[in-house]
Amino acid sequence: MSNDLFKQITDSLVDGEPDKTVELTRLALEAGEEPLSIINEGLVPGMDIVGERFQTGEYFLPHLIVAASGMKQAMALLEPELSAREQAVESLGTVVIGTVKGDIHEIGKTLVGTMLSAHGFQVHDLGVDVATEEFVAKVKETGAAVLGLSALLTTTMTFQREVIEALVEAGIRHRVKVMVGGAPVSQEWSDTIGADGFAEDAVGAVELAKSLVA
Ligand code: B1M
Repeated sequence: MSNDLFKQITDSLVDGEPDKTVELTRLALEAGEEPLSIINEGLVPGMDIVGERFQTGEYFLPHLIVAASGMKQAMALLEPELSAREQAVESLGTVVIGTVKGDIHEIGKTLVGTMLSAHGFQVHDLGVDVATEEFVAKVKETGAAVLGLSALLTTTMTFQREVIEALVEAGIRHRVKVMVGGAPVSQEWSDTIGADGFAEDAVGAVELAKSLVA
C-alpha cells in the first residue's frame, strides 16, 4: 500500500503535477507514513528522475521548476512533522548552513537544516547564493561549532573551497568544523579542499554533525 502511494508521489513529480504531489503527501501522512520515508522513497526518487531527464534533454528548465515547486510545497507539510518527531532535550551546538555563491538549489540544504534542528542543533540558515564573506561573518557572530556548505553544481562546489580559505584568512578556521554536501560533492572532494567531513544525505549530515561536535 505505502509502496504504491510512494510511487504515486514519485510519478506526480515526474509528471509535473504539484497539487497532486501535495495531496498525496497529505494522504501518506494521514496514513501514518514517516515523513522521512515519504521524502526518501517518494519525493527524492521523483526529483532524481526529473534531473536525469533534464540531463538527457528530454526535460527542460520549466520541468525542473514545476517539480521543485511540488517538492517544496510537500516539504512545507513535512518539515513541521519532522521537527515534532525528534525533540531533543539539550542543544547540541550551533550550526550555520547555506548554499554557496552562484547556486540557488535550496531543497536539499533546507532538508539538512531541518533535520539538524530537529535533532537538537540551533540552526542559522543563510539561504541560497550566499556570499563567502557572509558565511565568515555569521560564523564569527554566532560562534558556530559547525558550518554546513551545500553545493549542487560542479561549477559552484569550488566555492566550498573558497569559504574554507576565507575562514583561514579570517583566523577562525580552527574554531569551526566545516561539513560539505550536495549531489556533485564527495568524500574525495571534501578531503581535497580540507573540509572536516562530507555527508551524502540529511540523515548522514546529522550523524556527521554530531560526531564533529562530540
Ligand atoms: Co538544477 N541542476 N539547475 N535546478 N536541479 C541539478 C543539480 C542537476 C544535477 C540536473 C541534471 O542535469 N541532472 C544539474 C547540475 C549538473 C552539475 O553541475 N553536476 C542542474 C543544473 C545544470 C541546473 C541549472 C544550471 C540549469 C540551467 O539553468 N540550465 C540551474 C542552475 C541555477 C543555479 O543554481 N544557479 C538549475 C536550476 C534548478 C531549479 C532552480 C529549476 C531547481 C531548484 C529549485 C529549488 O531548489 N528551489 C533545480 C532542481 C530542482 C534540480 C534537481 C532536478 C533536483 C534538486 C533537488 O532539489 N533534489 C537536480 C537533479 C538531482 O539532484 N537529481 C538539479 C532533491 C534534494 C532533496 O536533494 O538537493 O541532492 P539534494 O540534497 C540532498 C543531498 O545532496 C544532501 O542531502 C540532501 C537531502 O538528502 N545534501 C547535503 C545537500 N546539501 C547538503 C549539505 C550537507 C550535507 C548533505 O552538509 C552541509
